Amino acid sequence: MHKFELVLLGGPNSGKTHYAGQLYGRLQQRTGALRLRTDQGTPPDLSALKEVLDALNAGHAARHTPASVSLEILLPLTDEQGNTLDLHWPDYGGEQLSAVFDQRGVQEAWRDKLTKAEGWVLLIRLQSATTYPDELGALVQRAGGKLDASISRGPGWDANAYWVELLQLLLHVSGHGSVRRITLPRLTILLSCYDELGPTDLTPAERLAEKLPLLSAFIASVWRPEAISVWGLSALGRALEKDSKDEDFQNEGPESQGWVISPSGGEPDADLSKPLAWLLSTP
Ligand SMILES: Nc1nc2c(ncn2[C@@H]2O[C@H](COP(=O)(O)OP(=O)(O)OP(=O)(O)O)[C@@H](O)[C@H]2O)c(=O)[nH]1
Ligand SMILES: [Mg+2]
Repeated sequence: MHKFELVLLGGPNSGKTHYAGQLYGRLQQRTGALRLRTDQGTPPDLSALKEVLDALNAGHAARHTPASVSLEILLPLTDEQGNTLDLHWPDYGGEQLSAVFDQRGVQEAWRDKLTKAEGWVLLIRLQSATTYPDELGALVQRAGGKLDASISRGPGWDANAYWVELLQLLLHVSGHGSVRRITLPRLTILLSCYDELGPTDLTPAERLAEKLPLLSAFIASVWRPEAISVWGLSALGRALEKDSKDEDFQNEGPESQGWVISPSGGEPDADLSKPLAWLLSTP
């Protein structure tokens, strides 16, 4: 039996909880690349995931995870070849990750997980990533000898700088460093709420490079290419609010909604377990 631990890195509102709930629905269906095993003695406690599915079945979004919550849900899985593994799926209030950045340090429990994990999953919601592309225009103008003083900068970090700095810190505290290109932990990047971005011919990795070029270049310089994959993820397929009463979710069930776009692009695929199957597969 292989025990697989992963670290999930996603800020507040990035889609962690809804992906976990929808993933659980798919795993239960047993039609995708990964399936839930039923041969267990004591069934694991999956109530947190059931709660999300209950909300979706009623046609509305689940609640925000309080900052103090840290869960680790055991998912007993099997793949298409019949290999069994126990996946430890974490969920937590996304403020915990912002705190790592703000305080420039991680708690022991996080450090331990980062060091041990065989896979890191990075959840980035491109639509709400703050960037300051107008700086480029300002630089061009400065080069021409003119400085436009009317350009004001918003508060906070550019998402490129934020993610690069955060990853450097996490790599450092977990002892991975960034001098030699690494293959472990394998890295899956999920561009969440992908439906918000509209249709495109670009692959998910190209979309990441378009919006966050510095982050994309940093990742390519730290990880070996075979150890990274970038997916588009729309766990819900659309926006849902706490007070929504979405009829498609109510009538057809949450399992009829949500999709991923594979690293090579192409059509949406309803099997939300595919990015994890990639992560768990032996290189
Ligand atoms: N458009 C769209 N919205 C989504 C999708 N998945 C989640 N959302 C919305 O995004 C918001 C945040 O999703 P959550 O899953 O709660 O995010 P989280 O990362 O768990 O956030 P915290 O619990 O605050 O850390 C919710 O209001 C969801 O309705 C999606 O696939 N598409
Ligand atoms: Mg949450």
